[in-house]
Amino acid sequence: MEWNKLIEILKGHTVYIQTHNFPDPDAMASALGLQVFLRHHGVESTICYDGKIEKLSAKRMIEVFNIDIRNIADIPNMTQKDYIVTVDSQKYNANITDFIGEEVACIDHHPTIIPCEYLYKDIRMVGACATLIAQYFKESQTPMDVNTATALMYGLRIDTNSFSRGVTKLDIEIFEYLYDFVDAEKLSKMDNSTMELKDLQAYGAAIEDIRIFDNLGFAEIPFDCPDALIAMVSDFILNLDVVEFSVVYANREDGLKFSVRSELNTLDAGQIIAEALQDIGTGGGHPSMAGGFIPVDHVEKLGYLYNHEIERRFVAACREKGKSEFK
Ligand SMILES: [Mn+2]
Repeated sequence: MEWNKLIEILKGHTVYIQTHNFPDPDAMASALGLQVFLRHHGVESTICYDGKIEKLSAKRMIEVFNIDIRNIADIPNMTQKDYIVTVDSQKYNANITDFIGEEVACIDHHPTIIPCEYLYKDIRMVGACATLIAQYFKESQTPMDVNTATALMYGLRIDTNSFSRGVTKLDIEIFEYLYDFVDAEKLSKMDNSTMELKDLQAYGAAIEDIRIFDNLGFAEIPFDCPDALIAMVSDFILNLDVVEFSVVYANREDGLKFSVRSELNTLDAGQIIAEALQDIGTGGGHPSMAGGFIPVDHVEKLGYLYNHEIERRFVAACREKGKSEFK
């Protein structure tokens, strides 16, 4: 990580920090952190995104941490000469719109799907993008403020599911670093109202529908709901003692939207969903968390018993991957 090289590249340019579409807490914390970091080093920037901020926790972050994040619709004057730094995402990914500005830098913690040449690239597999951003402050001895530290800690906690998912030594080191600056009351404020009524309805529908085969749990949410909520329900199903791999999908007008979770090293969620949805849709992601989609015309081809076909495909893919674990 060469933080001074990043500053050199961006200096004198109009700079945008772009999150993936439908930003989540880690993306928002990372964007805020990078903006504050750059400002300390004389680079002003604007945080932007496409899509919607759907998740309650992300919406509340804007108020609690005073984040100035702008929808692309409100940035009519971006030009080809402007510089973009993507955080928590990479150019060409399906979850990020290619804006007119030039993507010169990328800071992310996801595996690269389609490689892209940047002037500056910092892609490392850690628990949260917030960890990488916090490390910029630490290494460069840039002053850390309470608000930024608390937001970064929140992003780190959410992406690692409270330090239980994808945690690396660097995440722990950054936890210790941020700990001294964090406003505990602000953090618990974020913890104490995390659910809206429609969230509860999605949980309710998934609980009604849950189907379990050995250590695999399946549930359909029979109505449209945001990606982030499907992911939360998938985490929730994984909490069941007998479930070690969860597959939750929401039925949308344009198709089925999936969120998959795995707590077994032998069952790589990203690989399994890619294989299970092969020919009928798309899927991919991390070993412990992944997503996917089957477009509606393919769902129709699966017939009214599409649930059985989905189960069959995931069971087959899990058997194939996790030969030793899965009976
Ligand atoms: Mn992230």
